[in-house]
Formats: sequence, C-alpha cells, structure tokens
Amino acid sequence: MKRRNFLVAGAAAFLAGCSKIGKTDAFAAVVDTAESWHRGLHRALGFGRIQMAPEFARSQISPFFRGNGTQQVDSDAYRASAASGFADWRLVVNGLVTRPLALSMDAIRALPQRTQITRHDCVEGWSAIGQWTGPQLSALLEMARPIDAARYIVFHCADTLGGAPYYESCDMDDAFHPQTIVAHLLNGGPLPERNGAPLRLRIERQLGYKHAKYLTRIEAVASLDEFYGGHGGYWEDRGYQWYAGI
Ligand SMILES: Nc1nc2c(c(=O)[nH]1)N[C@H]1C(S)=C(S)[C@@H](COP(=O)(O)O)O[C@H]1N2
Ligand SMILES: [Mo]
Repeated sequence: MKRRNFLVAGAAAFLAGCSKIGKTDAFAAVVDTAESWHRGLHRALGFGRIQMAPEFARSQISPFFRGNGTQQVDSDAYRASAASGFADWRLVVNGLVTRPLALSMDAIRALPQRTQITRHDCVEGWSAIGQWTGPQLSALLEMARPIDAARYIVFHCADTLGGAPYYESCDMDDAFHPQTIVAHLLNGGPLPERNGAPLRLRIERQLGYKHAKYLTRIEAVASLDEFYGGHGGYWEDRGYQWYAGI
C-alpha cells in the first residue's frame, strides 16, 4: 500500500511538472517519457512486480544452440539479402502506430542494447541457454507510439513452414516487458540463419514457439481475428496455447 501511494504521488508530481512546460521542441519528448512512465505505473499498480525470467551465468551457456522449425529460409529475397550481409534488411513497425518505422540493421544496432542469458524451452522437449543482444521491443514501440486502440503486437516473419507463413503475437504487457528484445546477436556474434538471422524476437517468459525468427514486420493491432487462422500464431492456429507462459 505504501508503495502504491508513493507511485501515485510520484506520477501526480511528474505530470504536474509536465503541464508547466510550454509548447517547445522538448515538449514531445517529455510527453513521450510521461506516457511510457505512466504505462509502467499502470503495470505496477495492476500487476504488482514485473515477473522476470531467470537469467544465467556465462558459464552456463549451451555450447551449441540448435535450430528448430525453419532453419533455412527458402525465398529469393531472403537469400539475396543474406548474401549482402542483410545490408538492405528493413524491420518495419506499423499498424496502429503514430509514426511507422522502417529500421535498417545499422539503426537497430545504434539503439540502446540489452544483453541477457536465458533458457529457451521448446515444447518438443529440449532446452538451450543462450546470450541474446538487441534493443528492447519497448524502445521500438516508444518510437512508433502505438495508439490507444492497439492491444496486441503481431510479428511477421520471412519464412514459411509447411507452406504457411510463420507469425506470432503478444499482448502489450509482454511487448513492453524489459526482457522482450529484438535480438541480432547470439553469444556475441550475428545470429546464425538457423536461429533467425538477422533478427528474432526473445520473449523470455514464454515457450519457444513464441520467439519469432526472421522478423520482417512488427504490427500493432486491435484484434488477432483477421490474421491467418485467427488464433494469433502459426502454432496457435494448429492448436497450441496463445499464452505460452513458462
Ligand atoms: N519464423 C519462425 N520462427 C520460429 C520458428 C519457425 O519455424 N519460424 N520455430 C519456433 C520454435 S517451435 C522454436 S522452439 C524456436 C526455435 O528457435 P531456434 O531455431 O533458435 O532454436 O523458434 C520459434 N520461432
Ligand atoms: Mo519449439
């Protein structure tokens, strides 16, 4: 209860501070901060402490991080991009956002980075520990600024599996979770193709199939109904749980 009062008082003071600022160039940036701070506050009040997935020591990293599902992408566009070191790869962020983005690999690498050593658990009965590096998804979303109607994030991928496009989705809590990152490094090196080069999602509180590889586009949406089978993911459309919490 004490903590709640503190947070509410803090938010009130912070927002009051904002109202004193005029319509300067700094205004938009300050409002951005207030919005994300407010979102964090909401989470703190609604759900208590943010649950973090366990992180591991360097000595625990698996010597080989196997690939699963698609391990080679069978498309001319992907093969051409891979041949050029993904120099022309763009990660699009669009849908219900104020400012759509198309980020190059250099732009992704120039953002603040998070590195985490986590365990990947696949429902097929294997696990591996790896060190992943990349910007937090929250950083990308704070640049693109989802509008209020956005309730989910859909992840589009470059590959098809058994002829159907792979895709995934999550809610805003997982999208803004500190350990949800768009990874471009595995164990300090560029992602191998089998592990999702050049970009793959790490969404550490959920099972392996949620970690979309070969990311091409991140879309803010109001509903998952209109996508493919309507269950929010490739494996979900084939009967798996949408919320695959560990
Ligand atoms: N685009 C894409 N993402 C995917 C898959 C896939 O086939 N295609 N397989 C999923 C499954 S079931 C698992 S367990 C992990 C495997 O990640 P890895 O290949 O790096 O081990 O990726 C997930 N993300
Ligand atoms: Mo999996």
